[in-house]
Amino acid sequence: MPYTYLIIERPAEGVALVRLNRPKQYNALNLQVLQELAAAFRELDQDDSVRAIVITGNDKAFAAGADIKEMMEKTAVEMKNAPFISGWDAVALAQKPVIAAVSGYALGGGAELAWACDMIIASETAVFGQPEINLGIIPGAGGTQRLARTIGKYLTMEMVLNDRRLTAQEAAQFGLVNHVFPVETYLDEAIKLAAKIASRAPLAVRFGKEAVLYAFNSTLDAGLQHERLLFYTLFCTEDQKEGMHAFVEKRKPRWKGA
Ligand code: DAK
Repeated sequence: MPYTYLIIERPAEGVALVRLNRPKQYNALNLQVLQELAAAFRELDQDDSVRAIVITGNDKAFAAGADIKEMMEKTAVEMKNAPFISGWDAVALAQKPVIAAVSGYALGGGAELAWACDMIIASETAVFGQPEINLGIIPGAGGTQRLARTIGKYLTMEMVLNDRRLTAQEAAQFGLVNHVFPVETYLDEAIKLAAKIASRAPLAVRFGKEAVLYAFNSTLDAGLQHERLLFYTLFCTEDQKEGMHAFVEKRKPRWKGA
């Protein structure tokens, strides 16, 4: 499907790269961008040749938030009824691993797009923030919840109530960012990480992601039960047999995703 505001590439085997492409507006997420994101992620998640997805913007901006000009005159009902949220949801609900490669501004809904991903690679120039308070609103695409669960109540409060911004280094220090690289290499590094994950046993990757995300929605007890079920289920797969035989035979495993 042709997109106006997204560029989809295949930079490495098993890897899809989704670039937000609305550079003059710092990749502000208008309804069309969000709907295109929803469509692209649904499609890539169904595509067996894709095993990991990288989402990025450009060096100056990952995304500066939802489009303020588009939202400013909307009523509550119009906001609720328009499918804005589908873009963030499609990223968060993808079964494949999703890596955000963030440079420059990741603000408001742009930061929330990164928080919805599974891993974040940042350039040294990345700035993360939830500045919605300056507009008389609060984060609405998961920012308060995902941040609080990751960095705790106190810093989240400062970010949400007082527009405290985080540099890439701070975000890494607080556990929000996996790695920080120079702006020249952060995207290549994100693609390399995605390619490495894409080369692994696909069902184990999928179940591993599911198990980790389950921790956000469950008690420890329920999470442990769920993890165990997924663990046992992997013993139904050919890849489990292949992985363990390959280890014993001192050779590289050949994954089938079956
Ligand atoms: N929306 C619309 N346009 C934006 C924008 C945004 N968020 N951010 C930047 N732009 C546009 C600017 O208007 C400007 O366009 P022109 O005026 O040239 O036409 C162009 O991008 C360049 O911006 P600046 O001239 O401001 O450039 P600077 O370098 O001076 O500043 C900046 C860059 C990123 C610091 C600044 O533009 C800025 O503060 N932007 C706004 C950041 C922000 O407040 N973001 C939060 C937006 S609210 C929902 C759930 C969640 C949300 C919505 C719905 N549902 C559940 C339905 C999320 C809400 C938000 O994200």
